[in-house]
Amino acid sequence: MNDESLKSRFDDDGFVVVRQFLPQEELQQLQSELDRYIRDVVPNLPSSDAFYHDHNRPETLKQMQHMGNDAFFEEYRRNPRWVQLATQLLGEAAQSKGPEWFNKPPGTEHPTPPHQDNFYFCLRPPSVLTMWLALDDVDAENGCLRYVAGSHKPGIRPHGPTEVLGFSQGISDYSSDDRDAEVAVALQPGDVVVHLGNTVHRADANASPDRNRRAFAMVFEGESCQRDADAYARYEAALEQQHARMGLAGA
Ligand SMILES: O=C(O)CCC(=O)C(=O)O
Repeated sequence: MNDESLKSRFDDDGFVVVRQFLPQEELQQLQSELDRYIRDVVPNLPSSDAFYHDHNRPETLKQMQHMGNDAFFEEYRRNPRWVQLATQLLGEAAQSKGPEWFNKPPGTEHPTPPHQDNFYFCLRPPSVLTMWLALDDVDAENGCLRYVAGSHKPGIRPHGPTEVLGFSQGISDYSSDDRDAEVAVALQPGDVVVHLGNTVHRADANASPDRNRRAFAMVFEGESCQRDADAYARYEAALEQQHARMGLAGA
């Protein structure tokens, strides 16, 4: 796909896949830095920065955020390959606040509720995207992302609280029509799927017996974005309530 058709597909659908976005060598380096971070840094993080299904079982680590305190990941958000694609797709200069990591460890019941990222970010205009890089083979069995194509166009839908750590709010009127319109995106390690902040997406739980479903993601904000301070304060208050209900420290 050339640059123009990539952007026009992204503008129409609200998401686009770039196969083999990260060359093998860069993928290996990223994976080994993640292994180091999980081994050396995560055990000392507050529980609001590293989420587990079961805190007593390290293999159930399912999400990491605020990774910018680490020198490698602080620098990685400026990686030219990522910045260039984000800038091309948004059509303006863009910056990332820092990486995140997601897993659905096998044997855990952990669906991702349908949501729009910009319900959380509260950015106007919604010139913000997420680049989600597969670290494992990702497919329908182990909980790939599912998008509703074109769903970024009507704007933000109603959301309500969930009990899913890391996704505190989900779309409250998600319908069978939405489900019928879903596109399941299977990826191989090094492939990236990029979605707009207003694009509706979700994922099933990992139903495979033994495969992880790991991904490394970065959110990029276009330079035209401003945060709606009132909406963001409401979101943060709801998030704090969820963390308090779930007994998280440092929330
Ligand atoms: O990894 C997942 O299941 C969800 C990721 C997601 O919703 C996002 O990065 O916007």
